[in-house]
This record gives sequence, C-alpha cells and structure tokens, in this order.
Amino acid sequence: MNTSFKILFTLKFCLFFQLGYAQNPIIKDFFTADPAPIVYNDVVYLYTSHDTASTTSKNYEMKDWLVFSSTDMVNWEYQGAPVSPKTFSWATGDAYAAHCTERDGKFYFYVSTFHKEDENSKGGAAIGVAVSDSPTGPFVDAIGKALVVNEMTTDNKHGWDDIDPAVFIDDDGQAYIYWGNGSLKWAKLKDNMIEMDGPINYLNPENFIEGPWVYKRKDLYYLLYASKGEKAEQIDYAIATSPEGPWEHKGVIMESVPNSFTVHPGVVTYKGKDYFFYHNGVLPTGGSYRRSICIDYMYYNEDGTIQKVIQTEAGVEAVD
Ligand code: FUB
Repeated sequence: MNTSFKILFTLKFCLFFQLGYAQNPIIKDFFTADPAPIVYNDVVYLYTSHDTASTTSKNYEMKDWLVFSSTDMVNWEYQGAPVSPKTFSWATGDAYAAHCTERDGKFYFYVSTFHKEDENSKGGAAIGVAVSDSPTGPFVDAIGKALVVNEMTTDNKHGWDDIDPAVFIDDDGQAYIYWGNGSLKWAKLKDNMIEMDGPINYLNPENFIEGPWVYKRKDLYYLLYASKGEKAEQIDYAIATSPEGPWEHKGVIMESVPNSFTVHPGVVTYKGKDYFFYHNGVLPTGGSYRRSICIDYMYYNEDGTIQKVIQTEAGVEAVD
C-alpha cells in the first residue's frame, strides 16, 4: 500500500467510524427544528418544523411540517409532510412549531402559523388545529378557523406572541393547551380538542421565551421551555402538583446549543428510557435558520428533579 493510499484509507475509515456512531443530528436529509415526539402503538412519531431558508437568509423559511417514525430511536423513517399552512384557508406565512396529540383514535395537530387579514383577525401569529385518523395524515383543518388569533391575547404587544402550542391530556381526561412567546398562556380544552373550555390564563415563568412542553411523570407535572440564556436560548424547567400550577422554577436543564439562537424541547419515555429532543445548527451549512434535531438521554433524580441534559454527538443507542 503506498503512502497516499494509506492516508486516504485512514480518512475514509475515520469518516465511516464517525458517521457510524454519531447519531446526532438524527435527521440529515432535511433541516428540521421544534421536535414534537409522541408514542403511539409502540412507535415513536416525531413531528418537526422544516427549515428551508438559504445559507444567506436572515429569517425563517418554513413551508410545512414533517413526520418521521422510529421503533428503535436510531433509525428514523420519513413519513411525509402531511400539514402545511395551506391546510388552513385562513393561514399565510411560515410553519412555526407544532404539536400532535392522540385522543380516542384521532390525531390533533396544533400548529403555529400566521393569519391572513380578514374578518377574524388583523394578522399576526395564530394557532390552528388539523385532525386525522392516522398519525401520518392526511390531516384536514378541524375547525375551519384559528383556535387562537393574535387579538385574543392582550398581555404582549408583538404580533408573534401566539406561537408554539403544546397540548397535555391529564389522567382524568382534561386536556390543556399551553403556548406563547414572551409570556406563557394556557387554557383548558373541551373533550372535542378544538374548543377552549374557559378563559386564557397568563404566566411569566422565570426567563421564559417560548416553546413550552408539559407532561406528567409519577405525581409531578413538568413544564419545560426555551429560556433566556447569556447569548442564546437554553432550556429551563418548573414542576407543579397540578397542570394549572403553581409552577416552581427548578433551573436550567440544557445549556444553549451550538450554531442556533433558538432551542426547543420535546420529551418522551420509550421502552423504559427517557429521551430529550432538541435542535441545534451543526449540520454542514446549518445555522439558526437551518436547524437539525438531536436526541440525548434524560435522567431524573429520586426527588423527581431533572439532571442536566448532556448534549452529545453520539446521541442514543438503538433500543429493542
Ligand atoms: O421554528 C420557529 C420558531 O423558532 C419556533 O416556533 C420557536 O419555538 C423557535 O424554535
């Protein structure tokens, strides 16, 4: 073997070794952000935003939402782009963070996008709901109008404060929707999942920016969210003994991520392990508007507090 061949062989071997073992980011064929994983019938469905901005763009370009599925947390199968702002006749503009949840065999896909100027709104960010009989669609607008329009929330003056919906269904069947940028809003949902059941409530969790994610583990409720870090967003969390709070702030669980100003949490327990989903900007040509979803393990202490999530290139191992 001559010297240059040996060098080439070694480089190729190193690349193979790296690609073979570096799971993060988990999706390499698209730029994906705002992970929203659910487990249904022993399959993990991962709903994502989809960044399509050019390398020079200084803003988001997000035309649709994507779905991937996995049964081992390592191999992710692309299931299509079943929802876009075009699904909603009232919507225009970008496809910001979304969240899908199942109830009684139907899948409700809550989106943040932007509203046309019409009789229902003067524009700005709005939340809609699409519905399907399958986790991978096809989805149709479940209401025919937005669930939340900018005019319904009055605590913040900026037009994009009604983004990032996250839905949680408690053990007693009561569903809640949480959302917001600049402040956290929440409301009860009726059993039909497409109407609010009561007023909109406002909260200001410590350092809250956006991206709430709510779930229950044992007897505790967890609220994770993107918070103000020194230079970029990080993830804070709070706990409560009720989904209506009061929430006790417990601190930062994940530091800012490389090469992206935003970060966004998603959590599932699958086959006995706890997983933390987030995005960063580390794929080649990536950045704040060309992000990529990663997964790392999550660990709880005996008292229910969450240990700091360590961001790794290796990611997680396949589970049976
Ligand atoms: O992806 C667009 C916006 O960036 C999301 O709605 C926020 O959570 C942030 O990740």
